[in-house]
Amino acid sequence: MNILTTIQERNPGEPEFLQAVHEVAEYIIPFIEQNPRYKAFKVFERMAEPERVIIFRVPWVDDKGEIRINRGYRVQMSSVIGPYKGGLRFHPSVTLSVLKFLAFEQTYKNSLTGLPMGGGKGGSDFDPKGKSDAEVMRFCQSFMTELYRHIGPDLDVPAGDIGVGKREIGYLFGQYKRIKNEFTGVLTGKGFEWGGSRIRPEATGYGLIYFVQEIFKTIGETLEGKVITISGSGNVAQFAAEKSIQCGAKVVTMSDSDGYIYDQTGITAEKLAFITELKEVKRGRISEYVDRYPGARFFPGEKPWGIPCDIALPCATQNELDGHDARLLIDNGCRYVAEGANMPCTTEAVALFNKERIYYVPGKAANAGGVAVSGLEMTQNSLRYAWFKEKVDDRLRIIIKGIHATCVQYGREEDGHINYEKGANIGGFVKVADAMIDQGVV
Ligand code: NDP
Ligand code: 2IT
Repeated sequence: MNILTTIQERNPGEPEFLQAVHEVAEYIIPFIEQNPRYKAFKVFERMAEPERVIIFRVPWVDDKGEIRINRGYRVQMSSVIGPYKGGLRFHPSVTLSVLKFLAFEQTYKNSLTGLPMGGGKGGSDFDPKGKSDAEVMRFCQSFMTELYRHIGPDLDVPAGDIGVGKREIGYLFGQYKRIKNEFTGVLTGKGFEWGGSRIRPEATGYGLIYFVQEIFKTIGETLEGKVITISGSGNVAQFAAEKSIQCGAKVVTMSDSDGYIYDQTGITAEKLAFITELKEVKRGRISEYVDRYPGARFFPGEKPWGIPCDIALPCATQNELDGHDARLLIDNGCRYVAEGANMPCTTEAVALFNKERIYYVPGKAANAGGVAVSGLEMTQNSLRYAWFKEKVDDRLRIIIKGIHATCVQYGREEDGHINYEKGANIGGFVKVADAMIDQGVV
């Protein structure tokens, strides 16, 4: 039976997971046909089946004394090139399908970084929005009270993702340390004072812009004066905006799940500091930006893809940019799309970008800077040492340069165009596949 049919039948009701597998298979299946040893060892079939999935109850008590129950997960997808590594997502939309797609993508992404990290992802359908710090802490403690037995610095090292930032990592780490009675690098994204790496908060957003700069180097362009639309206003979006502004580009939009703001004059460093304070300290809504900067406009319930731009950076969530949005972007002159989020572009949008020869970079390459610096945090924890920020930033740039080179190596089309999707998928696959063959049928 056809590989994809088998995977589809084995995973009914998991649309996001199947979407991620199909998008990768489009390039990997022809590659496997040309390299039969991968076929004989059934590497792709094995990659599409998690090594282990843990699902657990997370009971906690809210501020009113009422008992609440959430569901916790950890998908341990692949440990063939290193310990499972990937974030935790706390959001009401979290399902097994979402976490399996994220863990599947993570395996390729981590491979592309060149660091020894396998792939995993976890989280819960818990919604931190509107909860007090004490409620978030009690939830995190309950979550870790089960998760701790399945993770470890040489086994599985979680980190942040949507709804999980420095505050949540702190509560999770505190509980792990208390239960295990040991101080180890079991989570990344920790506070700098207690084992975190410099540049980890910035890494995903900065890495995204470093990747765009690598593309520009190949075509003799620069970011100076380019108009950029960004979605999201969380960790990735904030630091993508910061680095874009530093490079002389003009960022005109940011968003959250309520809608987007459009600031035609450009979001400056000062305005961005307002957004960071709004999101990280006040935990407010992006719409409040227009109260502070009345020259800007807020579009409730809408996405920013109708605004003319040179570069679009979707940095919120999966499937937030569809075929219609892709058409709008292209018709308005956008030539570059780099995914800060994981799988933010639908299959239709990606097909359109490729057909129209847009420079489209999938998340597994474009947003790998975050997990790369997590890998560097693991290294520093093992050394019991902390590098200066310049050193970490340099390493991040080198790693992104390497990922770009891998994409070029595997993604060059006959007419010279670089298909970054093809390059990232095949480049990520080869290392994992070869390691799987070396290690036998496991
Ligand atoms: P945050 O929680 O910090 O921010 C998420 C942002 O996206 C918020 O503005 C949020 O708005 C918005 N958002 C989330 N879900 C939805 C939704 N369903 N519809 C509309 N808007 C939504 O998360 P991150 O910035 O860390 O993550 C953003 C993306 O980047 C995710 O896809 C994540 O997987 C990916 N990523 C993150 C990395 C990291 O290091 N953090 C590394 C690599 C990729 P609201 O507040 O209204 O929910
Ligand atoms: O999607 C991702 O790469 C992340 N959320 C970061 C994972 C990590 O381990 O730093």
